[in-house]
Amino acid sequence: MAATPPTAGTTPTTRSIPTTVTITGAGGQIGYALLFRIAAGDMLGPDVPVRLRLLEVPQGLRSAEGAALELQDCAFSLLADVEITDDPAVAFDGCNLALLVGARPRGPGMERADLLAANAGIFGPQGAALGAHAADDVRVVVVGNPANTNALIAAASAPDIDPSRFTALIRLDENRAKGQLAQALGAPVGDIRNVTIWGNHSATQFADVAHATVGGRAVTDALAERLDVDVAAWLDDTFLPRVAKRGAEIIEVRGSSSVASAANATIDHVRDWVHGTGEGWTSAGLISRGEYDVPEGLVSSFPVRSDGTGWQIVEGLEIDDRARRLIDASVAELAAERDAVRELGVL
Ligand code: NAX
Repeated sequence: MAATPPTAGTTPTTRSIPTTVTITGAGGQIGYALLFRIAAGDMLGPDVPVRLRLLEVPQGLRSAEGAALELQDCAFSLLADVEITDDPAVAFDGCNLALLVGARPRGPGMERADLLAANAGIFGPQGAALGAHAADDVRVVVVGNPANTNALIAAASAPDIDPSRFTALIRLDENRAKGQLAQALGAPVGDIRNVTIWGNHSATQFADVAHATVGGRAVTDALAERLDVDVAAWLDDTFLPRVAKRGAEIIEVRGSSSVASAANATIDHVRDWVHGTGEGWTSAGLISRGEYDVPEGLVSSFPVRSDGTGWQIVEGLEIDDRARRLIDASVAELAAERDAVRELGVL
């Protein structure tokens, strides 16, 4: 691995050497929504200079170059440097934070196995390049779908990097769930804590409010008081599908996919990882060590806290029968994805 510049996370506000942030798929839509907020200091803080490395495939380089011109025109005082490349070895050289956004989308008629294979062809080599070139303290967030299994592939391809440094983005689902609850409760979204997303970033995800609070009160009690319907039925029939299918709703209404909210969730994920979660917990896709009976080795979403150095899974939460069934269903999908990737000989 390359020499280690000061870490993103340990003492970010006391450093003057820039943090190297690599964004793959930087010429795409989420890349465009991410770059300016990172350079403005929204992710690492207002005193942390950043060096951006933009990785694209050759046909995406022009778009990344255009974004770099605009970055220059923003005159961000925190932006030390921008480098654009189609070579992962260059992009990940000395990288402290890797945001793996670029992925192969599902094309018409594409089977799941084909999608997994195409993405294994991206995340395997990128994982290997991270292992060979990234800084010792690198932290990785996989955004590109299927995010959980892509994170698994990248981690497996970088055996010299501690697997806990690989994560999958699930924060968008959590933010969506909080937004729905805030609306249903007529409460400020900032008052809602401890919503957990379990499992896969897919339609099988389980947005769990059993431990969630609003202004310190149980969300389920507040919902029962506020809604004129059975809360359990509302959660199953309205809330869960609305959260799980929110991406499709955005596409239908907006005419294109959720980009700003995805970039915002990526920034939330990294900011909490690096600066700590404070009160309450959030959700992130992490490699299971068997917590909550999720089979070891799968990248599943869990309730997590960070003290700024790394994520810790919040353990000991009570899981009732309904939650168990929903977690198991999503985890079964993750296991099937892993098995399909194994059949390709990737893991
Ligand atoms: P775009 O198609 O706009 O951009 C993707 C970019 O990645 C393109 O510019 C492409 O040239 C580049 N790319 C492809 N292969 C690459 C490679 N091997 N190396 C470097 N760059 C490569 O998609 P966008 O809207 O930005 O979405 C990116 C990914 O995020 C998609 O996979 C999407 O499904 C996923 N999402 C994940 C979310 C999550 O919560 N985990 C939510 C939002 C989003 O749906």
